[in-house]
Order: sequence, then C-alpha cells, then structure tokens
Amino acid sequence: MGEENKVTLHGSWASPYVKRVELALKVKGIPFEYVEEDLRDKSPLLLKYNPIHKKVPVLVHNGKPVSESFVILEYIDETWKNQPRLFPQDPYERARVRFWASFIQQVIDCMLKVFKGVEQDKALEEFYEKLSVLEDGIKNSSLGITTTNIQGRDLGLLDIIIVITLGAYEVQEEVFGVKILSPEKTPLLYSWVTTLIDLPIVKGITPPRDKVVPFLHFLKDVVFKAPMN
Ligand SMILES: N[C@@H](CCC(=O)N[C@@H](CS)C(=O)NCC(=O)O)C(=O)O
Repeated sequence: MGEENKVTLHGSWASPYVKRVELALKVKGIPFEYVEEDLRDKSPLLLKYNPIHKKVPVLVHNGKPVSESFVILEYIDETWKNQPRLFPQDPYERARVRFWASFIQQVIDCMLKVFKGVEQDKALEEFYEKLSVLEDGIKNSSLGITTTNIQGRDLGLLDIIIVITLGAYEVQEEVFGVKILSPEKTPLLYSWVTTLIDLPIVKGITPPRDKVVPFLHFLKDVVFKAPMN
C-alpha cells in the first residue's frame, strides 16, 4: 500500500457500524490497516479524529478522517470508483437505495428496543411490522434483490447493511430469547440474509461465536440493565 493512499479503519470488533465499513472495504478490494479501539478508554487519536461523536468507525484516508458509517460508505464508493460500485449510478436508483438504507436504520432502532426488553411485546410487534414493510418494499422495488441471484453478483450497499444488521440473528435469538428472523413471515429477508452470511467474504469479517455469545450476554445483563438504558 503506497503512503499516498493509506487507509486506516479505527473500529471495535463488536460494532455493527464498523463491520459495515470493513465489509465495504473488502468488497471494493481496498487494502487497509485496522486499529482496534477500547471504547471504555478511547485513544487520543480517536478523540482527535472524531471529536464530535467520539465513536467508531472512523476511516482515515491519507491522514483525513471521515466518521459516521453511512458517510464513510459513500466516501469509499465516491473515492474508489472501481467495480463493484456500492451505490447505483442512476440518481433515482441511488435515492431508492438510500431510502431503504435509512429504513433499515429504523429496523435497527426497533431491534435494540427488543433487546433491551422494556415493553418487549410492543417492541417486538413494531419490529416485525418494520421487517414486513422492508420485505414488501424490497420485493416490490425491483432493486435487483431476489433470493436466487446473490451468489453470482457483487455485493451492494443494501446487501452490506442488511447482512450486518440481521446476520447475527441466530445467536441473538439464542441470547435474547426472541424470534428475530422467520422464513415463514419474511421469506425474502430470510433467504437474502442466510445466503449472504454463507459467502466467504462475509464469513471473513464475522466475529467468532465464542466471542459474540459472552458479549451479547454482557449487553443483556449489564449494559441494557444500567439506569441510562
Ligand atoms: N451513527 C454512527 C454510530 C456509531 C456507533 O454507535 N458506534 C459505537 C459502537 S457500535 C461507539 O463508538 N460507541 C462509543 C460511545 O458511544 O462512546 C455510525 O453510523 O457510525
């Protein structure tokens, strides 16, 4: 990697927002250095690069920091114009991809409420409702996402976001004791996600189960029980 094109990703292994960026860099074939941050003791560099939010991910390109995962994904695709493109080139198609990406953020917010367990039945109902809207939206949007073509094409922005959002569904179901993804209720989402998690490029960035299980228990039993949550 030439010094003129140096890319560093500051992240935390369990952060889905970091994983989005890591997967996007892999999909685009961009070499990068990875710096693991301790979020309980943030490095001076992280605070310098992201003084506003003080969060990961931060992508540093030739000394210039970019933060906020979605902003980083756009930056990557606009800076490295090689194939595969993460976003469609047609402005209308791109707008629709952005629309569904922002909808998936609402799915994430609902899922977090489910995990936190406060008024869980209501939270679950809202979560399933969002998943069903997403299922129908993807099915009817002709964005090229079907259950059969995933193996033979490059991953795009929505693939990256959905697999990072729902790809850990099995272990999450086990730890939090709720059904996340159902082949009966949302068959397209189910086969989209299960096909994606089997791809080598996705497996390559997926943290090992024996690290994820204790981390999710820690979230459930400690973090989500803390008064602020
Ligand atoms: N909106 C941000 C969210 C990033 C985020 O929440 N990062 C978490 C890790 S998952 C973090 O750095 N937390 C540290 C903190 O809140 O102090 C993005 O899309 O990048």
